[in-house]
Amino acid sequence: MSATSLAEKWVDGTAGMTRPSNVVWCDGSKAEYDRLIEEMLRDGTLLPLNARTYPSCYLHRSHPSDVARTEQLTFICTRDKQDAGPTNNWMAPPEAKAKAGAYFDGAMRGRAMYVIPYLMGPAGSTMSRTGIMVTDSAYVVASMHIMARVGNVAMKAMRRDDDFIAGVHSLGDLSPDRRLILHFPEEKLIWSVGSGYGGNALLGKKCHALRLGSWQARQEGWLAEHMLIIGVEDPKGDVTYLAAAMPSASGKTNLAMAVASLPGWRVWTVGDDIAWIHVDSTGQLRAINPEKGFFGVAPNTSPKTNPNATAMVKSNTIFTNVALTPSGEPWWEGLTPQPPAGLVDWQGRPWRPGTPAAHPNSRFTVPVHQCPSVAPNWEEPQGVPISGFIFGSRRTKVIPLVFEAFDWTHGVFLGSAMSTETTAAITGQVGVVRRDPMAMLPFCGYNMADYFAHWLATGPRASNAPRIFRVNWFRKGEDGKFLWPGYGDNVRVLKWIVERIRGGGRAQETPIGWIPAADGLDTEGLGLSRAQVAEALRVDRGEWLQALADLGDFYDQFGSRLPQAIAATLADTRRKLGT
Ligand code: GTP
Ligand code: SPV
Ligand code: MN
Repeated sequence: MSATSLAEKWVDGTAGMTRPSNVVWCDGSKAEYDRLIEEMLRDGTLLPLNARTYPSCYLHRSHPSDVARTEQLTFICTRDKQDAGPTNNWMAPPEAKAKAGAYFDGAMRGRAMYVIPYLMGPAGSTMSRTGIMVTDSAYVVASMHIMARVGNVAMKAMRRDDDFIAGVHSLGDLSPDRRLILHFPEEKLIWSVGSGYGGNALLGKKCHALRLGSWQARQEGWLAEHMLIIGVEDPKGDVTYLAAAMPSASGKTNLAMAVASLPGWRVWTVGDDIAWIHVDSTGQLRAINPEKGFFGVAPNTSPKTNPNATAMVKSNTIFTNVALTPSGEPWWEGLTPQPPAGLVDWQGRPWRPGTPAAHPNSRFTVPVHQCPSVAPNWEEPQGVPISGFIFGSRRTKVIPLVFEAFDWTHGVFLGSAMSTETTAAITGQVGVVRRDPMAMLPFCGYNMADYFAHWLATGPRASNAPRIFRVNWFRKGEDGKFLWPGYGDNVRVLKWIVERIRGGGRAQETPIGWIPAADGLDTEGLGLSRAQVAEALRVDRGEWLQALADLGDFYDQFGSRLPQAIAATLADTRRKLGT
């Protein structure tokens, strides 16, 4: 059999179902990207932006009902429902295929079907993985060009005839009533129909790298996580690598490219959304960023909050659902203090004050290498050595600015105990507190209880297990204002974390973990009073006991599948808080 025969057979079968007018195999070249852009400018899928101030940048306006991930339409389709677990939507594979099959049937008539071989991870890395997706959306192909390594590089990386995750994508009729995002981990297969939005449609990203990735990672003994990866450089030039999980639209991109407010400190960007982490032969945890681009949240990206991102989206960027200024520049809330006159909103209408100009989940798609803070070793095939994990979420109350787990098991418990306030990255109500273990609630492709067990088992396999920290930039005071300035000042928290990892960092023990001592955090020049810092770090026993009662209810749904160590750590924490 030739190297591509299985792939070709599968592509033929898929074309038989979707009936495109022609099939185009993508080579990943610049010429191909340019052709796609031309075509989309012609048919109005893309609008050109100001060629002088935003060269090779374009605006895409999506269907107004297709602006975020749709979790209620996302399913894990395993033979046994228990393997998807109680936190995932589940559908039996035959039923899923019958339902989506009807939407796919003839869906590409009159359109081209693009075949995109893609590689997740640096070329030459044993941690990288390959996929082949088909789509009838030129926007998806161009976005995949930016987000993944596409074309010949991927074909070359396939180790066997069947060494690919297969993905079928069609825009369908874009109706949420005929939209399904289906994962068949037992068949290494993804079916997505009815949406052109990022996480629903760029199948290498959440569908492959996280949902199917986490399934494979458990079988093969590694971790696929919703994490940024950074190198934190201290004034002596030593770099400590950290990986941080935070829910959607809750600070990963911003922390990944933070500009330190402390002299001599620097953050190097390796990744902003997904980390694949392996224990190497010496017992060191090493992480790669499987992606090659950023699909970042536009609103509130500004020279003040994220100067690196603001600079990197000035060329070769596709913007989706942002507003447009009369001079053809993109605009979103927070970019400048005042909206420019004559704005056109994300739906192409004259902007009316009091309505969103950019959609709250408007995004930019841009190559990683354009980031001014990109780490020189970000594509190193062996990845970067991870010394610490951070779990962060968006909580107005309860969760202190930063604290450290007592040990690996306690850290896994803290990750499993995360809850967060929902954001515009998912369709539904914004600001509702929900459980989001390890920021993986929407992305874990198997039973979450087994995922906790997999995490528990990974630490002991490391010769020097990373330290685990919990952070919350979003706690508010009684005046309703954030207690912590955030953004570049988050590097002050990173400094304490790095000090703790290196054996310093003043801390005090509390029932929930190690909190910075009164003089532990470097707050010089912030203008915060001691009382304000103490408030940001406060552990409220009453609030915590209440939160842990809710956590107990969450754990109960896993029944006997919940690891004993997680239940025991919860009981232990309650005991400590109660006395
Ligand atoms: P996904 O791409 O959806 O996975 O999101 P992400 O985790 O990368 O989120 P991102 O960094 O884009 O942040 C989303 C929102 O959180 C933006 O509106 C940011 O301005 C805001 N944000 C990020 N960091 C901070 C912070 O330190 N403090 C405050 N108050 N807001 C922040
Ligand atoms: C997220 O929602 O966590 C994102 C955007 O990073 S998407 O790619 O749509 O999942
Ligand atoms: Mn994400």
